Amino acid sequence: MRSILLTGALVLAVPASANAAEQAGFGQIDADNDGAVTWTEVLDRHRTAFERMDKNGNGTVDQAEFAAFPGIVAGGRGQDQAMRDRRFQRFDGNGDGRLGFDEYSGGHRRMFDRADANDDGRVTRQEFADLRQARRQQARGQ
Ligand SMILES: [Ca+2]
Ligand SMILES: [Ca+2]
Ligand SMILES: [Ca+2]
Repeated sequence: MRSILLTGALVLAVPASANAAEQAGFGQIDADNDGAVTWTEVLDRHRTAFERMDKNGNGTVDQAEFAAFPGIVAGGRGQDQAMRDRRFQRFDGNGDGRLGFDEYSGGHRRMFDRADANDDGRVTRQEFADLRQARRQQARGQ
């Protein structure tokens, strides 16, 4: 894991891997450090991630580009290829095998809304932790 993180950091000059996201986690997304993230903060990050994933710069992310980037995208470490594929398919609303930024950000918007348990447009550290916890339980339960 560490080596992936370091490699990513060298290539991108910014820590951008899933591991970095996990480790720095919430604090890194919370740009103004007020203990909650807004969709605007998240969207900013997703745009950066999307542009990085789009290796050939054609404005869409295909499955190979997606799979090559176990980043913030995946929302978690330890995901295998099958899980990433499923996630890709969930994002790919029109099923053309490519993600436009609208599809990509739309998918994350749904996750954001799910995380925002009290619907105030902000995901707090606690809400974020609760969601992760729920996901872990879900993963175990299946
Ligand atoms: Ca591309
Ligand atoms: Ca698509
Ligand atoms: Ca909230």
